[in-house]
Amino acid sequence: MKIGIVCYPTFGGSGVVATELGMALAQKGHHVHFITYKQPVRLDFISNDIHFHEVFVEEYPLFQFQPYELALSSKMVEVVRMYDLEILHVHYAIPHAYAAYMAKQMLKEKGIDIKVVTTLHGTDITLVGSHPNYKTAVEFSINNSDAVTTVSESLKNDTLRLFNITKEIYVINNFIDFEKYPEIGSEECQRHTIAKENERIITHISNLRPVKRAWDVIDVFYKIQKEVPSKLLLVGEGPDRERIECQAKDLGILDKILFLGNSNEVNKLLCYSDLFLLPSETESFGLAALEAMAARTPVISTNSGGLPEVNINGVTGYLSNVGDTDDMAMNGISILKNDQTLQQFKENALMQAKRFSLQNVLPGYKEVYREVIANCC
Ligand code: GMT
Repeated sequence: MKIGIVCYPTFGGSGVVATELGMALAQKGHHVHFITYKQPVRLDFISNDIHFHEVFVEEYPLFQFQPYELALSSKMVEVVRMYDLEILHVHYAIPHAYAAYMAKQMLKEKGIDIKVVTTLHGTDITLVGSHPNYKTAVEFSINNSDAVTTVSESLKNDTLRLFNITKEIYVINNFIDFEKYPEIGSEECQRHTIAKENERIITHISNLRPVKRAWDVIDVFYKIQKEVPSKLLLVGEGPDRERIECQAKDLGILDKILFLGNSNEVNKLLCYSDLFLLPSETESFGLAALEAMAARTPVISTNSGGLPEVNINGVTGYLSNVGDTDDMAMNGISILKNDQTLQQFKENALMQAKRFSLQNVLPGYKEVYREVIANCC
């Protein structure tokens, strides 16, 4: 198949999923064209079957805001025509699904029936998409896609609750390419470079936006390290970085925290971890939690959104109410304080992550592609 993938090329989960999907499809011999404003950060696979098309928006004094959707839909039309694409798979509704609808209409004028698949990722529905400023256009572009997928049952339910949806929604979960995860104890994973023998390693990865409640990460870590000697690895950059640095300084634990910034090698960093913290306000799926589990790391998370579909309470980690950092810390300590318990949770986490392997999830997308193409003309 010839597929155009449109996504945010940054460190966010939707861009990661779109990029990993494109690389996996190319490895299976499909022709993949990424259409976005920058090369996706996770794009680390070069092949004859992967192409990148940059969407460039010219500056012009009249524009207060750059008309990105316009440039994107024009680029989609150009690439579909040039490379005879059959499908445009857009990740994150805003503005990608709307731009794809425009491209579809322009191509129709030229006698081309391009199929649009929209994957909803979370905040495009829960936080931003349902805002009155966007709701009408988001609902319209979902209903006018040829197929719609969400990354969890929870997000499907949110979409149906917040919008008037006339289309079938297929749930296709986030996935993990296990080939990218180093073996524990391999040369790439030498934990003594980070912590002392008696210390546990706790990790949090996010874009440090308010929805992630990174201040709860610091609070939970503060409570855990009083009982269990430990270090905190903080991966990612975002608006709450300064706030949590000050919080850690005030609590006197700054020297126990490593701020590592953005990384496109989270798989390698996670192999050091004994516990992963994800105290988000909401999370449609929680790809970061799944990535942690794939590296045998139990997860302490909230019970909101799709997290209970990924993290199984009492098995792969624990679920707590949003903001209940006492409960999170207590659960974390119960996992970390005993070697045998920790080992059991690590094994369970890996086993659960394997349910979401690339091999298990990829056929779902291919089935959707086949179905939209079969419904052609
Ligand atoms: O979590 C973020 O802020 C990034 C966001 C995105 O759109 O890139 O992630 C969303 O999509 C991921 C991939 O499908 C999901 O695993 C995340 O749970 C989801 N984030 C939220 O719902 C807050």
